Amino acid sequence: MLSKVISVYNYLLDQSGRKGAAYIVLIDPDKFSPAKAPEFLEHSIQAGVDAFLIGGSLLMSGNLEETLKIVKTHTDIPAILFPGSLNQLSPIADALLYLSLISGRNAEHLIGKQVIAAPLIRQMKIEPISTGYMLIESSVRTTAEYISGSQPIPRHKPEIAVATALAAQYLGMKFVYLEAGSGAKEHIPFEMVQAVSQVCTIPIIAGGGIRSAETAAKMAISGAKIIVTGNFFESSKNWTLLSEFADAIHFKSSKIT
Ligand code: 1GP
Repeated sequence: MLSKVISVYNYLLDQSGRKGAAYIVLIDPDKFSPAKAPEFLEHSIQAGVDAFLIGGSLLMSGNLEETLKIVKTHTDIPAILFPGSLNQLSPIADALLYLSLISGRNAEHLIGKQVIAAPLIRQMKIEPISTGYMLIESSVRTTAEYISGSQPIPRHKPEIAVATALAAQYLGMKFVYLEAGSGAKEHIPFEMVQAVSQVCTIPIIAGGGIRSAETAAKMAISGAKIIVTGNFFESSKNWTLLSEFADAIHFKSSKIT
């Protein structure tokens, strides 16, 4: 549970430290049904989900503000923005992953958008959490790759991932996010997570294409400190599995509040 006196960043460190890894569920406003939301959020809270990420690479029809309001009405765990673009900022959010796409060489996504967003974030008083965002090749080209016009890191080149994550650490970023892309056919390789976690001291967020509790647990045991799932829980038939995922990720001790 989020106390007003600690930052969301510290809360995430605390949860992952005590539980082994923290579990974050991604909500894409395009796929969010306000009618089904209370049930979904109740399942998430009962399961012990630690926070929500809200956003997506492309916002087509979803209403970010409405999504945030519903999440904030029904839960008191952090709602963290995961902005795919500048129109995905809101003062209602508890924090924001302040992403720089460090796997790519597109200056707009490395620093351009961040410059435009910085005064807005200050005005809105949102807590920015500096995050080195690394797209990792999966078998199919993802929306994030296409929209950002950037090349992902080859999945069988852990040394490139290690060097990139280390650069993020030396630049003072707080997290590195190893991302296979939402709905990716192949999640990031466990060996890559292991390689990065053995060298880097900043926490790893792992996401994209995680569809089983076993995979989620292996990500955590490989060294990821935060595991993100999105797509899999967009289908209500899977909601009863949220507890299984949370327990697998919280491998040190489940159901701690
Ligand atoms: C995407 O890492 C997240 O940014 C979650 O991916 O939707 O494939 O679970 P999935």
